[in-house]
Amino acid sequence: MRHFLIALVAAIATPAAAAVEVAQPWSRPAVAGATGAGFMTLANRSKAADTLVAIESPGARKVEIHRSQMSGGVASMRRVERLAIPAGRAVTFAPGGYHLMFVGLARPLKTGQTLPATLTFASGARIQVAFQVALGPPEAPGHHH
Ligand SMILES: [Cu+2]
Repeated sequence: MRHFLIALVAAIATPAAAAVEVAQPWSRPAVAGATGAGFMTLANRSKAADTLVAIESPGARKVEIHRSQMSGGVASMRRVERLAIPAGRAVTFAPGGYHLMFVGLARPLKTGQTLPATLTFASGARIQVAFQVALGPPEAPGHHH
């Protein structure tokens, strides 16, 4: 009976143990009240797809997923409500493509600080992320120029 209970708890806990990993979260400097931009890589190392459905940050009034596109030489961006991360795949947020928008910053984002946020997935997984405020993406571990 005890083993059964432990197995049951493990089965329930597994979906919430995030299948998606967040790498190199960073955000550009911005002034209070403005909109900040966040970038990262979401890697799904599991055999099941998951979908990013919501982002919250205590440092912003709201957080949106956007995608920048070039059309006829004009850059524009569109809001994305849900972002699927296919099994075994990664989605990169970078300038010119997917990005997070931190709307209504409660305080300025200064280089060297971090902006906390929580990513919520359709599976129920919630991931705490600290966006490093910097002028560009952090170096990948083991990556040298
Ligand atoms: Cu945007």
